[in-house]
Amino acid sequence: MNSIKNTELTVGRVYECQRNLFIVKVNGKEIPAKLKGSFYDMPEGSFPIVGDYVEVMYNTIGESVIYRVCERKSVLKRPDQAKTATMQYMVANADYTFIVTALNEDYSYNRIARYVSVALEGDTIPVVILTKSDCCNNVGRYVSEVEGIADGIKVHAISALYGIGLEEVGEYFKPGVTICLIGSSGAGKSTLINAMAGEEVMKTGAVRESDSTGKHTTTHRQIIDLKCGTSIIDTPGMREIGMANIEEGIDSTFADIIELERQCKFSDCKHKTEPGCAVKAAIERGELARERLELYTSLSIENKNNSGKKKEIAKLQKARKKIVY
Ligand SMILES: Nc1nc2c(ncn2[C@@H]2O[C@H](COP(=O)(O)OP(=O)(O)O)[C@@H](O)[C@H]2O)c(=O)[nH]1
Ligand SMILES: [Mg+2]
Repeated sequence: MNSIKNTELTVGRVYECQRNLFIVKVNGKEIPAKLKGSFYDMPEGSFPIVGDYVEVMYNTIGESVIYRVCERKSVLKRPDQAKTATMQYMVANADYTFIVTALNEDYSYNRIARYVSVALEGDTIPVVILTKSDCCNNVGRYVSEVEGIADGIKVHAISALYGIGLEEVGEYFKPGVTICLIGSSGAGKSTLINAMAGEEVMKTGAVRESDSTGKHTTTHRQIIDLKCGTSIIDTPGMREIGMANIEEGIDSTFADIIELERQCKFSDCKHKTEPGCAVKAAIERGELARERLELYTSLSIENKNNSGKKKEIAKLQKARKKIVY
């Protein structure tokens, strides 16, 4: 231990993670911090992530030490690209997940549905932002299509360029609220945040995103505090999310279909040729869109293919909960 007597634990928030070095904001100040040694005996998933509230032992002359991760209100996760059977925890304590998609060739109904599932599974509220509405002459159609993904889902079509729809999106920007941004490069995330902030807080433009110096990938600052008191998390790693272990999210997204399935005559009904199929009957009555059933089926199959990993993941998560919380 350090000889300096810094005996008080203070709660701060993790603003950046770079391997074993963390930037924690404590009392309005960003300080470097490392992990208490015992973290290294825990499963890797126990490490703090961006957005976490942590207890730190503040050291005025050197690195402070993170002692504990506080209980998470929400966590966005994806399958680890490098290790099988492991979930990578990406962002903690986001209140809303803004799923940002441009109304041009970037638009993908399936991708939006996946992101919605990930957000719901992680206990954050999904908000779909369809950007560049000035580039699209069929905005209403897309809005209703996305609204059909899940009951009560929030969808906003905006043009940051022309100031369209910004007022309703502004409603989310309250003090103390954390918003996580997900969306392809060039979707208009930074432009939207700058419009909300009324100043340039994030770099914009496709050129920078794809420049050969790769500047954007070396920028580790991941939380931006706006003057209005809202915190923005723009994590490059969240742009591509895999599908494993999001069954819970799929279940909330397709609660209506699951309810119908319960009414099918056969418990293993595939909704194809079986008699007494409540799902098919709902399609015939025009109460359920065929595309929605197809999407539900394809997401479920994709997810089941990962089921071998699932037990392992559940075990890890259990172990992790025991130790950290
Ligand atoms: N036409 C139009 N272009 C936009 C709009 N919002 C952003 N853009 C442009 O899209 C490009 C990428 O925007 P940016 O905010 O950097 O995307 P990010 O990668 O998601 O952060 C920039 O050239 C923006 O000027 C919009 O509402 N309408
Ligand atoms: Mg950006």
